[in-house]
Amino acid sequence: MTESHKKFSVVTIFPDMIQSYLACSILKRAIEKGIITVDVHNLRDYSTDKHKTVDDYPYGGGPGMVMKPEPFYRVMECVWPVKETRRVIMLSPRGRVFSQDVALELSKDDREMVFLCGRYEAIDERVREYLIDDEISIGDYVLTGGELPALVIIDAVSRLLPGVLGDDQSAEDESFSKGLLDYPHYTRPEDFRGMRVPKVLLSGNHEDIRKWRKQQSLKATLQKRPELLKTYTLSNEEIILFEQIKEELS
Ligand code: 9D3
Repeated sequence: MTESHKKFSVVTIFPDMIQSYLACSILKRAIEKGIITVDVHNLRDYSTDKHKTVDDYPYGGGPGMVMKPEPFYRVMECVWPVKETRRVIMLSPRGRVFSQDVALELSKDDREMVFLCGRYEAIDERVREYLIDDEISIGDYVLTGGELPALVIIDAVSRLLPGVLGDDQSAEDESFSKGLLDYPHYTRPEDFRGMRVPKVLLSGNHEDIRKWRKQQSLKATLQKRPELLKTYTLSNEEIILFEQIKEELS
């Protein structure tokens, strides 16, 4: 059994936002099991003035405030003085867009992962220039800060680490990163307010069930996310099932 441990750290002016999510559910379990560690550092603790200022007016004018460089440089120098053992990730709307592929890449990096969360309009450019190794956005919508994105990334990366999920859960991952949507799921009761579970799922015929699920996956993908099919290579069986679906829908 190979021992793997991943360390995440988050620098933020809202440490409670991070702590409250980590206190719940699967990530809490992963921390208790010793598979991951998440350290949270309050950026304000690294401010030098008596008012613990972390932001200031933008040079050149314009709306909003800019986060000062000094507290970020000080926290890096105090906590992670050695560049080689850390991967500093800035959460920013200007970053490369997060995806399952990026999650996989991060899960394979043995360095400690340090997330810098911004608030206000922006972070001083000199933080980006000298402190960071990577800049990531979680998608094209506007949030109020980098804390949720940091949690999204920690969540997605953690569940890829051995031991975080149960064995039965981990295997299915591949189908998503390979690009088909999930098939419909049902549990008891068989008849819920007149809505019945599809007969095939009650048949006990595993081959029929497998085919039905594959067909449902293809159908959902074609209807909701047709662009995923451009990069997905259909097997011979899938080609036949796919033809049937298109006929059905026409
Ligand atoms: C008008 C310019 N705005 C950029 C779209 C300014 C701005 C808005 C919101 C700057 C930062 C933010 C706060 N967002 C993040 O820090 C952030 C974010 C996001 O808003 N969406 C998706 N991913 C991310 S990662 C960090």
